[in-house]
Amino acid sequence: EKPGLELAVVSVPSYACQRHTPLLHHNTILTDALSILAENAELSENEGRGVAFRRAAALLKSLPQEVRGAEQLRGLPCLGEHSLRVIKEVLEDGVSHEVETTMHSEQFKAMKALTGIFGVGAKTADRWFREGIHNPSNLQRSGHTLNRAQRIGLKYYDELNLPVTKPEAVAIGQIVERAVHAVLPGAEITLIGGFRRGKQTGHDVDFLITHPDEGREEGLMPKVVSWLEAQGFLLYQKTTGNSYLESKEGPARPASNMDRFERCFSIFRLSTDNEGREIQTGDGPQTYSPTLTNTDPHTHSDTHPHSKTDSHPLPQTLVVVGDHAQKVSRVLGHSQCSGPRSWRAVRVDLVVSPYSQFAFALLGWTGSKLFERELRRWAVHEKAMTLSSHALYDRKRMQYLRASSEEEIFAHLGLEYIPPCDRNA
Ligand code: DGT
Ligand code: MG
Repeated sequence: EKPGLELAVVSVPSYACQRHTPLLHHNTILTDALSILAENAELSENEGRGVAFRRAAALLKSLPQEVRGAEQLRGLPCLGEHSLRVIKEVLEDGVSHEVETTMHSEQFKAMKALTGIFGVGAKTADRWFREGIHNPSNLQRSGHTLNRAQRIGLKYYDELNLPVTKPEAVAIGQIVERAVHAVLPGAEITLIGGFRRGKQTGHDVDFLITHPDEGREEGLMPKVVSWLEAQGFLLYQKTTGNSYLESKEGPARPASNMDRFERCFSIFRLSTDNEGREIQTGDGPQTYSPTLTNTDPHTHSDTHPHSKTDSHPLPQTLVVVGDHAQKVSRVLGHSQCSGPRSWRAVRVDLVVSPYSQFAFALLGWTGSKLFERELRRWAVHEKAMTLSSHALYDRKRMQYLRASSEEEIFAHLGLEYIPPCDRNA
């Protein structure tokens, strides 16, 4: 008899937003396999299939122990026929034939390589793949006309595909804070995205910016961007304006709850020193007093926008050594941009939110993507509410529900509060 047969007896709720999903879990062999299939479905623009694999993987991530046999999965939600088949194969043979075939397929490899270029989505990558373009070098030689984002993406391909580390994210945070405070003192900057969930690396760094005096944040992004540009911190930026308007009839387009804040997709130029250690020098400690909100995912107090009690000064100079520094310097040494240099390119996403929407923006931009999707699905199907990164609308009472913290939003939704570190669905 195999141990842990009682696993299936514990009841597991079916929405990921009802569960605690830590970053580290017991079933990575299974979730890695399912993630490959999810990614392949997404790259083939089969969203439904992708979500099904992501939901199955998220369920496994939330289990309190390792699954050793398929019989332990009986009665668990979110496991479709296809996912179950893959799980059984991995449990029995150690690998799934379908996953292996997918991973090594020319199409999957090419789609991954091409969508790995900043500014290239699945549609464009697919078109190029059909023309025989399978990687960045093929693209470079193809003579295709690229837009500005894609040209930058190609130029910094290797380093933009190197993970961004937590210390690098903190260093970027210091720069963002200097920029924001230079143009709007009193503004608050919060690290969001995967780093807020406790991830040690990310594909980018995400920040949410607000100001306690509603209205002061209006038009902030162009000013921040100008400051950053003047200081030479930006390699690329694309700013989009705020287009969110609350209406009495409820959200104008409930299906589209994305992209309506002032937002800036950018690529930062982050200094490293000659030995490949990363260093960010500022104007000096006398002119810069950091107040970056503490977003330690293991403390729950960081979720309140008004709370500054756990803020602490950040080090003025960051020195990062070891494995990552070596990787960075290797990539920089081999980069197509005129030899070794003392900075690296990092993707940074900036979002500005009015104070009254801050809690919704914080919840909406902390992720994970599946957790967000599940929150919105829960809201619609279980509560007849529409949740976005701007607001929560109660369709029965025909009114917006205000909230100044994530805890309040979970309460409005009738959900147990799940802290950021447990939203890694
Ligand atoms: P990473 O950067 O790969 O380590 O992982 P994340 O979780 O930081 O993912 P990222 O940076 O793509 O996005 C951060 C979160 O922000 C994500 O969980 C969902 C949310 N998000 C991303 N793009 C949009 C958007 O256009 N609109 C809204 N409302 N949310 C977005
Ligand atoms: Mg991110």
